[in-house]
Amino acid sequence: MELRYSEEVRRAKEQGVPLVALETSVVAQGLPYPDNLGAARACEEAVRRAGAVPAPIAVVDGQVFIGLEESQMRRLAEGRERLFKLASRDLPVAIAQGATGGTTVSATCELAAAAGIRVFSTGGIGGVHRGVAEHMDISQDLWALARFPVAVVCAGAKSVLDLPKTLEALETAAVPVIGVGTRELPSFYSRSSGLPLEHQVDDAAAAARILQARFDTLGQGGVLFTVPPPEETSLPRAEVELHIAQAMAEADRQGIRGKAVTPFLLSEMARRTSGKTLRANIALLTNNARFAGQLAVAYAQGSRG
Ligand code: PSU
Ligand code: MN
Repeated sequence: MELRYSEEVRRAKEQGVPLVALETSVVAQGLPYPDNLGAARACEEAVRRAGAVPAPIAVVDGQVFIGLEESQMRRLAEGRERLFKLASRDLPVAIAQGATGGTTVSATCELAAAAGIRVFSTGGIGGVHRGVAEHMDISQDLWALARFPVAVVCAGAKSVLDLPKTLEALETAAVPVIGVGTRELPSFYSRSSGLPLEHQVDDAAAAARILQARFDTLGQGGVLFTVPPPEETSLPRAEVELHIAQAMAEADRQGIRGKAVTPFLLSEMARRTSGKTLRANIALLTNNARFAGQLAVAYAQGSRG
């Protein structure tokens, strides 16, 4: 596949500066304008400050871009045209039909791997949805994590999911789940979930050693790093649970299904908490991008030395 690179990413590749992939479904579908544009810029800046170069990934007019120029990011943020939510399975159709859209975690993992990028930062991954026995809604993100050799940095799975089942599905898919400075799975808006993790690292250097083992020694797929969201903007679990129950009931009433569920629930949550979840979301995105930048730098150093 012919990949297109932004000017900044092309230069980074030439000079061997480590790259961090960023997803853009969070821009095109996950956050409202103009917060989405602000969040994207803050993430890019956080990656740069850590010494790496940000590579937001998207499909623009049927072309895969690794790194976006400002005008392209603005197009995804403003949403004046039809913007697709592109998961892995949507990519061939979007490319063939000249579509434009933001890439979810699954599509971003796939395209990052195609571009040789080993570290990717997002907010929260998709997973097993609540009520799975009825609708079988399980995100492609889990499939992509198993398949592509990319480290995904997140604040856990989105709290609207069934977190215990999501962890079980990750185990079945043989995806290592590592807490960063914690032995408990964070739950996106909250620092806790009540779910213990088996593995913990305390810094980027220790995380990078796991990537060396997984990618370079074993030649396997992804690794999930879960970073607790920043204390100041995180929300208590009980408060989040209350709003999730109401948001899910509303989704049901309105007959929202399939890929529309996640964007709907995120915006419903923001409305119901008068923006508190929105602020938490932006803060954790930036926080994850910072750790991902450090991880990319540490992994590159380890590979050289
Ligand atoms: N995390 C966020 N905001 C988002 C998403 C994750 O903070 O908008 C997006 C990601 O792109 C993720 C997708 O891959 O939601 C999952 O959607 P689904 O549940 O339909 O697989
Ligand atoms: Mn789904």
